[in-house]
Parts: sequence; C-alpha cells; structure tokens
Amino acid sequence: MRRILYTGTKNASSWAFRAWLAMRELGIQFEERVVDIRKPQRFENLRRIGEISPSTSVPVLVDGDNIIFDSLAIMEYANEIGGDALLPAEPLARARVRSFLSWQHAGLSGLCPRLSFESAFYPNKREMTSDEHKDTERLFSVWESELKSSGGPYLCGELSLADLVLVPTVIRIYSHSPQLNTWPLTHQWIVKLLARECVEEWVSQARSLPPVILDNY
Ligand SMILES: N[C@@H](CCC(=O)N[C@@H](CS)C(=O)NCC(=O)O)C(=O)O
Repeated sequence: MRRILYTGTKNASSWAFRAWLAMRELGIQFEERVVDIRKPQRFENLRRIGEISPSTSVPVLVDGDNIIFDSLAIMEYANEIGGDALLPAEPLARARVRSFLSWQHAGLSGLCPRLSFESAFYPNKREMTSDEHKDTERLFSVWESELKSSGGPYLCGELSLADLVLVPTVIRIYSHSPQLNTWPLTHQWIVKLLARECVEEWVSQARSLPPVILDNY
C-alpha cells in the first residue's frame, strides 16, 4: 500500500520529527513530503494540508485511502504495522511507556513552548532561565530514576516509543548545554539516543537549513 508522510521543515517541526522517527525506526517504507511551515508560506501550505487533514497540521500520514492526522496516532499505528517492536510485551510495561508518550503529547512540563525546537539550531544560544533550569532538572531526575529502575539502556529498557517521543525535547535541552554531572544515566541515554542513525539523519538536515528565528527566544 502506498504511504505518504507529510512532515514539516526539519528545524521547525518537532511533531513531524516524532512520527517520522517512529516510521523510520520501524523500517516502514513511505514517501516523505516536506511541508514548508516557515512564515509566510506556512499559512497557504497548512491550508492545503487542511484539505486532507482535519487538524490542519503536520504530520499527516496518508495510507492508501486513509488519513492519520496526529503524531501520536501515527507513532502508535507505525508500531502496530511494524511488528509491535517499540512497545514492551507486558501490559504494565506498555502502560508505563504510554504514560511517557502521553505526558509528552500533553505538553510535558511547559518547557517546550518556552524553549522552542527551532532554538536548538540557532548558532548563538541564550542561557536557560532559572525556570527552564528547574524544569530541566525535574525532567532529568525523572529520567534518571526511570533508567535506574528499568536498567536501561533506553528509558524503559529496550528502545521504545517513550524514547522516540522525547527526542525533540532532549535536543532542545541538550543543545543549551545543561549540566548533567548529577544525572550520569540520563547523560548516557541522551548521547545514545542522539547517536541513532535516524536521529542523526533528521538533525543533520535540520542543521543544514537557515535557522528559523522566533521573536520570543
Ligand atoms: N497534536 C498535533 C500537533 C501538530 C502540530 O502542531 N504541528 C505543527 C508543526 S510541528 C503544525 O503543523 N502547526 C500548524 C498549526 O497547528 O496550525 C500532533 O501531534 O500531530
């Protein structure tokens, strides 16, 4: 069946990144169409996406005659058609992974709107604010204790949707050079996650684009 994944500008589209990453990690074949979501063309391009997608946003997966129009739904669907490789077998372990997925999908800590995905690719980074440091440290301690109890090397043991959904957040934070001495397992996990071939592929394309400078940085 023919599958088309509409993604977004690589240095500006964290939601599309998540869906793309799940599809790629699971080895699912698809044609990618990158929607330029930079202003001013963003509005016309997303209006066109609205002709096929109720949410008028990217990512959108067109699978035959079907439209899957949300990153979380695409990640879950990719996992289902990709042999269930990115969720553990045991129900409670699956629920744990899904808790991380849902937490990120619901906005996580409020850090993401303040520290944009776009800013990860700025040549000159500002210092994180004290609130951003607090949020980051809270996330690091959650991740550290999860890694400790799962035994790693990924958040809930083997690589799962929980790791993939967090990649854009990890990139936002890590690119702003946080202090990680207190969270060695988290540091190792971040380095391992960012070294994955698919992650590197998206990030190197994102780095090759002109930065998308937002006013509120
Ligand atoms: N909840 C949606 C959010 C998607 C989203 O906000 N995508 C951005 C690009 S990364 C977008 O297309 N925004 C346009 C808009 O919402 O008007 C998902 O997870 O797919």
